[in-house]
Amino acid sequence: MEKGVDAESKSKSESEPEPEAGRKGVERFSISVEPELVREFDGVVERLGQNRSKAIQQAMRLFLSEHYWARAEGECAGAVVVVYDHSVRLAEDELTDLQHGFRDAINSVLHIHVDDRNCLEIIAVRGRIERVKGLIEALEKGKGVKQIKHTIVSIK
Ligand code: NI
Repeated sequence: MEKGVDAESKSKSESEPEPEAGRKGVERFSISVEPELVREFDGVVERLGQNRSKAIQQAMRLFLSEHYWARAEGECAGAVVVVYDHSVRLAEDELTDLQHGFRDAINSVLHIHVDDRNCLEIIAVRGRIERVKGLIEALEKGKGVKQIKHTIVSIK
């Protein structure tokens, strides 16, 4: 308990003053992030001449815009890009089984062998929004999956 208090007071005294901190309507929160990700993130933030708060806000807005389509009702269409490591045991079998289970929402799949280990698939989707959401959620839990990006629009 005491250790936690020490750590907190130390980080507070060492933290840089942020211009947004005193401004009305700004909320501060703390998050837990892998150190390697923080280093990579800070590197890009520095190269862009931004600060952490601004970059996180941008990332949050992007996250929200990427999920807006999922709040609509009816049908959607777009592309889901998945990068996975095919050397992970059963990764390929599991992804194939999964896609067969969502064939009502998948139009076609383009497979690219990126290097010795990694594969990239562009999954063209069109179907009920809840089915496409289900597909993306299932892909996120897939074995060997490293990255997923999607561009989806809602259609009437
Ligand atoms: Ni491949």
